Amino acid sequence: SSPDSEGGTPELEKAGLLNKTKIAEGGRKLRKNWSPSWVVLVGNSLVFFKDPKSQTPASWRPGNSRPESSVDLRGAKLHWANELSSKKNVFKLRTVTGNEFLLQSETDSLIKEWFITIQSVIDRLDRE
Ligand code: I3S
Repeated sequence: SSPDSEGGTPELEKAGLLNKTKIAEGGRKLRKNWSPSWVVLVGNSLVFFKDPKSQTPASWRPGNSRPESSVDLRGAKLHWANELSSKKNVFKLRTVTGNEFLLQSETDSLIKEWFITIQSVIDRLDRE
């Protein structure tokens, strides 16, 4: 692992624009409300920013940022979930606390990369 994984600034794994809706909070179902979200995978967390247009590489650094919400990936589960939406390329992320999100992109390669990268972080945390 690189020096940054030993403490201090968490490692940026990936950042980009995805469509997002939260579908459950603490196990309780929520009404869908899809919207574009700037998604940042950093350290053990998936961080969501509300206004993608206002984001710059500097603004998602810890301390400079105002994330809409943040998801702890430890113990999380990831599943392709095309049956949960009429949209294509949808996967579901469920946290240990019972929060569930759908993430989607029109671009096949992009959503596959996100799936693989998030799953690799979950797998790494499972091994710790
Ligand atoms: O799973 P649903 O209930 O069919 O999800 C759709 C609704 O959330 C819909 O909004 P209304 O609550 O106003 O009906 C959204 O506009 C749709 O995008 C949701 O379905 P998709 O298939 O896009 O996930």
